[in-house]
Amino acid sequence: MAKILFVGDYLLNESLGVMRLSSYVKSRGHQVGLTFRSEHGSPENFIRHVREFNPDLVGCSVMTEQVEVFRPIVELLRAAVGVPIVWGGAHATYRPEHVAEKGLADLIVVGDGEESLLTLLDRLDSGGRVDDIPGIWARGPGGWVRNEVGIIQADLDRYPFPDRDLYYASRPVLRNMGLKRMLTQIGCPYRCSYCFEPSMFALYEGKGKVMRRHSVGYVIAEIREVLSRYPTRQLHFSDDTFNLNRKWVYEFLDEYRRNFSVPFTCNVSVKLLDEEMIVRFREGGCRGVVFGVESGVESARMELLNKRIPDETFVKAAGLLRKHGLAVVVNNMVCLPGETLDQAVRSVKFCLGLKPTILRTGVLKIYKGTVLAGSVVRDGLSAGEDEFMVQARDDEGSFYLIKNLGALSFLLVRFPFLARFIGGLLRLPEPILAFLRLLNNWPEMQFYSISKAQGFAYFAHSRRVFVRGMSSRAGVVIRRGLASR
Ligand code: B12
Ligand code: SF4
Repeated sequence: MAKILFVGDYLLNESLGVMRLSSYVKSRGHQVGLTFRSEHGSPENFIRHVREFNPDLVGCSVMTEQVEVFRPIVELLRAAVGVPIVWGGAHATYRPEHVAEKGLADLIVVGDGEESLLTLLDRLDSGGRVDDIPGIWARGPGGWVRNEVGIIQADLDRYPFPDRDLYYASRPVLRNMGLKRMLTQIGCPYRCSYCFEPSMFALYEGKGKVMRRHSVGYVIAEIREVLSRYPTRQLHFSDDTFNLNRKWVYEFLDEYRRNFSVPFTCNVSVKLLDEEMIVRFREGGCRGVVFGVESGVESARMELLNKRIPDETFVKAAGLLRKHGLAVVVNNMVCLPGETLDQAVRSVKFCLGLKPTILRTGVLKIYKGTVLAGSVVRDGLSAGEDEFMVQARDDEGSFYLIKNLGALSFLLVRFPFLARFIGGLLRLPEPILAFLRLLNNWPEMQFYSISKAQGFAYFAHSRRVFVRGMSSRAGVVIRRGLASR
């Protein structure tokens, strides 16, 4: 038996990836722990906890957005605990070169983690070599050994249900949250230029089918387990595109309706939504859907972002969803390369025209490694780049205003006539805009059936993330701790 301790900085959300890894390697006899830096006050207490657990391996599940918060944790662990550190997750998968070059890990798991991690733990247990495992990059004396990903596991049902207790057992704030997230499939067949999903196809070329889904029976059994064990008011299917494969969806909805009464929400593609499907969703227990418009300016959406869905498809789908009483959550992005204030306002107005229940307007992040990052640099639409992103060119110098559009969502959705005064609203003093940003969480709580008490508990628990953003760093505290050693 080997022991892995997953570490993080702060608790924002449970990771289905980590929960899946945990249940799988536990089922094969290994031991798993999970801890967050912020749960231990001082860096010393954190280190004490890690030492007491005495892991053979420390695991970090990292999105690009989180690299900055993991850096000081790695630094701290390196200085105080001599255990190999393995990185997995989106950043390791899409930018392993970056992780290797910056020396952020000793081992990097690229792509699906189940089989790679299991083999790694087996080898650590038996004292075998760890530099020839499919899907793992290993740092050795002669530099990095980059092993190709292994054959893709086609049958997702062979894996046990995610180990939710890993998070919930000692974190009531998550356990008691009325919303529980589920995942029924891996992969997305679309090719949006700003998204990483398409790169999975290149990574696994010749190694099997990227798009995989659990059987309906497996998902129903998993839901039954979740409902019987944890307080749940609503489920959300985090699949990139839940409504892919009409046959599977209809079979699932029939089973869901037969077995459960708890409502659910999911992410959908409007391309595949017609009235029949919407009615089936409604009857199946769906109370609302999330979809991406991404830009309300059709040409930018279709060409720059390669989201090949015309305006009329959104208009039609939103109308039908409303007609059948489903809540509609629209994701939109602004500060696109070269976008002017006028275009950004047009983009938001298009989304408002869909009469959404919630409008989420975020700033486009052009991650290095995406198709969009390449095209923006190639076409001279970049204003420079940093370690993680390419900056969009701000021709008009108005991004500082455009980015405030996100703060106005709550107001604009409720009082669409205010759209006439957007120019002035964007110039509201920052404290008011910050308050409006917080207000945006209110309809989100309603959409996800999160009670006021749960919302408040979660907010209190994760306030640093809400107030300072996701990249806020315990690192500052850690560095101070290191300096005083
Ligand atoms: C649900 C979700 C969220 C949730 C929960 C995230 C979470 N903790 O799981 C929330 C809403 C919080 C979220 C937020 C964000 N997300 Co998000 N999210 C997803 C989504 C849709 C599903 C994640 C998931 O469960 N995948 C399924 C599991 C099984 O896969 P997995 O997590 O990759 O894990 C597997 C492997 O990676 C590996 N693995 C994972 N961790 C580890 C650790 C170790 C040690 C090992 C060995 C292996 C390993 O093994 C797992 C099993 O095979 C993905 C898209 C996707 N399809 O993955 C985007 C995705 C991860 N998110 C993304 C982004 C950009 C964001 C945001 C930055 C969005 C934003 N602008 O605010 C924020 C950042 C949050 C933060 N903390 O900084 C990007 C990440 C790109 C990148 N390079 O990092 C993705 C890939 C979407 C995309 N296609 O571009 N997200
Ligand atoms: S539909 Fe969503 S998950 Fe799929 S490629 Fe586009 S942005 Fe990525």
